[in-house]
Amino acid sequence: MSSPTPASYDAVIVGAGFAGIYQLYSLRKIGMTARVLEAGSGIGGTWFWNRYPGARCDVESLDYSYSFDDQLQQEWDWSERYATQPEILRYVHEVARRFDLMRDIQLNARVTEAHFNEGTGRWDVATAAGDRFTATYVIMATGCLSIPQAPKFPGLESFKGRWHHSADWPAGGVDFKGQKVGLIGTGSSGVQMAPIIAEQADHLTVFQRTANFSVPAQNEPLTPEVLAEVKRHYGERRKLALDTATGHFLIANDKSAMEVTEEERQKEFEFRWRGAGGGFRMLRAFNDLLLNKQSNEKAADFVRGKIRAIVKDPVKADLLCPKSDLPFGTKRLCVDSDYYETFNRPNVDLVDVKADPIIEVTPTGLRTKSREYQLDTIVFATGFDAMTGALTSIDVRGRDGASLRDKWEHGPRTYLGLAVAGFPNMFVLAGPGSPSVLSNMVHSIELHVDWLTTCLSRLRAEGKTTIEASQPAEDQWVAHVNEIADRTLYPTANSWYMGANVPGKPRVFMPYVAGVPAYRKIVNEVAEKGYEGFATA
Ligand code: NA7
Repeated sequence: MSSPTPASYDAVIVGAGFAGIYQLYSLRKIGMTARVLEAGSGIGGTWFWNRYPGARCDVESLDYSYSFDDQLQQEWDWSERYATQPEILRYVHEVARRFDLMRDIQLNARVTEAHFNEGTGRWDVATAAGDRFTATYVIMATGCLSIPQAPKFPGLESFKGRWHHSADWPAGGVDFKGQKVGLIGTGSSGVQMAPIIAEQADHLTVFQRTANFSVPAQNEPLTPEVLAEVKRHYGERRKLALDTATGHFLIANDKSAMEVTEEERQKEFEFRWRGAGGGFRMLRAFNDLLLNKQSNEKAADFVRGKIRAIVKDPVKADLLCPKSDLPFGTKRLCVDSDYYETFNRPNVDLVDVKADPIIEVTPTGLRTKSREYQLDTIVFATGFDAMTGALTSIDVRGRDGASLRDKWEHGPRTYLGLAVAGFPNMFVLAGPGSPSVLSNMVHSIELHVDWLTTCLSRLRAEGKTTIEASQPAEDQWVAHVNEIADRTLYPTANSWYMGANVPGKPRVFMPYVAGVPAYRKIVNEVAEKGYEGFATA
């Protein structure tokens, strides 16, 4: 129902994922009024939409969870090392219930416009349904992977079977029994889905454009003993996480891969692959895997060796091995459960669509340059317009009606990844220019929300209502983010971190790569110096 006069709040928060929910909780604590506008018909953000089979977080559940409330972390029991999507969604619902958050969250409310009104000094926000709001602050908790890349294959409309995108999965699930399934895309989503679809379907054909590196999750149930032990020292675990580059409890090796013997190197890689518990630990096997090409190649060779040892068919194994133009870990590392093993199943095929490109979808399947594939269901795990898509899909206008879309035409520009010059009182949580997707998102979200809540509370105490990043501060920050990224191997890959997965998107490394502790130090110093780089009034 559209409201005749806009509802007025201290803050409008866009998005009810981990960031929006905690922001709402925090603003309430300081006595501010806020309305959360959520496009989905449920809360949870990423974890609401990405409900494809096998969807799981690639950060361990004991870390990928809020730390702000000790009772919550003591009372919630994660069942596995890496939580599944349904379990994370249950957790988000429990948080909303426990803190009575739903009454300030509006579902099915896709924000289409956010305009700074020079006359009132407030933000005017509108939803697709025509509801209007006005607020002093607008806080974008819009997530980094919220806008799926819609499949653009010619002929899709003629397809007589079913098709689904990983990020817009039917709530009731999909029954693959007796089906011939085609899976396009082998990033994290495709890699997580393939083993499950292969088990259920008659036949699975995986269409791979670029082989990416995947490491085993070594997922396992969290026993009551393990949970009790972690909970006894949860505070310490959270504190240790504060000092790690990624904001989660991962022990990093501080040696270079090139300063140890071949035997020590293999032992360390093996330990990370299996003994230490798998997953992102592999990226921390040595301190220079993402800095030094030679060190990186050692890790890449190790993983290629593993792929060849697991996959029995040497042709498939060769195809699955990432090529030397993709340094290890520069595209987001996939964390899997039995991905490579899946290709030993008799009902699973692998097609190299770089060599044999997809030409079109036909009524009965899919045609590549060389042949046709009969399919009942096509699954697109083709990724997202990451990091900027959710923001540029909203008509955001700052001072003088300037549009954020135009401002970011050549890549995102922020100060500290939190604010944008010319867009007063607008904040972005865990977005481009901050550690964001290179870190444990929940940790980075808590860092941003706490920083912002303190900031707004201080402004209010000083009788101020406006805060705006200065242009020089933003320019310096963007230069700094780029300079740090250029010291690493990250910009050499065609990854979604670089915007390289979206045709026409500017090639800019978007997250801040110096690590969470360095970032935290900077934002805290900015606050201590009275919000240096911001103008307040
Ligand atoms: P990703 O990681 O962006 O992966 C998308 C995959 O889809 C990747 O393998 C792409 O190949 C492939 N792709 C995209 N478009 C096409 C076309 N047109 N033809 C063939 N293949 C295509 O998205 P995910 O959803 O898997 O994961 C996103 C993040 O979610 C992940 O990193 C975790 O943080 C969680 P390409 O590599 O571009 O050649």
